[in-house]
Amino acid sequence: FASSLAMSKEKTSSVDPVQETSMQELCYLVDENDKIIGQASKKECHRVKAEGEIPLHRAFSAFLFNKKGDLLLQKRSATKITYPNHYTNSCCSHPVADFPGEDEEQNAIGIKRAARRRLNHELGIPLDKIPLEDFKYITRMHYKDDGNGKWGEHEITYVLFIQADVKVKPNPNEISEISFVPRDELDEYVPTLSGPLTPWFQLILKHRLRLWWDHLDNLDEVKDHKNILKF
Ligand code: DMA
Ligand code: MN
Repeated sequence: FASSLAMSKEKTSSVDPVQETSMQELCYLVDENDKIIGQASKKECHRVKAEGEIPLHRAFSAFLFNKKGDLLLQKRSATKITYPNHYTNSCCSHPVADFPGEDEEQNAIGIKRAARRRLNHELGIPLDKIPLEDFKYITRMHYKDDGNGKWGEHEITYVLFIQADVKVKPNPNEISEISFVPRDELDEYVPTLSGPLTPWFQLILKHRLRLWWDHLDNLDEVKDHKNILKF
C-alpha cells in the first residue's frame, strides 16, 4: 500500500511542460579554455551523472542596472528544473544552436544575442530597449555545482552588465519575484531574502560584484577578456 501511494505521488509531481520542452535546446559544449568542442541538449548539460560529472558548457550571467545604478535581482520560479525558488542575478541562460549566430565569438556578440533574447523572454523587456551595443562583457567564470544531486551546473559563464531604464513584465514560468537593489543596501538586503541563492550568483557576489558595481561608469578598468575566473 505504501509503495502504491509513493507511485501515485510520483506521477502527480509532474515536470512543467514548458521547461521540459526547453530542455531540448542545444547548448555549446566547451573545453576548459572555452573552445567549442560540440553541442548537447540542455537536459544532458545539466544532468548530474553517476560519477558526479556534468558536461562543461557555455552560458551567460546578465546583470541589469537601472540608470540610478540599482541592480535587478530575480527569484527563479517554482517551475524551473534547475535551482527552483533560488534568488539570483537579473537573467542567466545559454547561447544555443537553435538560434543562429549565438556561437559567434567576435566581441562576444553571440553571447550578447543570447542575453538579449532571454532578457526579452524572462523579463519581458522590449528588444529595442536593449541593443547589442549596450551590453558590456566583463569576464568569464568557470564553476561547477551539483545542485540537488540530479540537476546541476558546470559552465563557463560570460558576465554581462547592461544599464537601462526599462519596463519589466516578468514571465511567471521563469520568475516569481523581482526587486531592484541599490548598491548601498546590498549587504543588508541579501540576508533578508526568503530562499537560497544560486551558486553562480553566490560566487560572483562573494568575489567580484561589489568591485564591478563600483565601476559601473568605467567598466573597462575591471574587464578581463583573456583569463577565466575559477573559484
Ligand atoms: C543558466 O541559467 C545559466 C547560468 C549562468 C546558470 P538558467 O538555468 O536560468 O537557464 P534557462 O533560463 O535557459 O533555463
Ligand atoms: Mn547551464
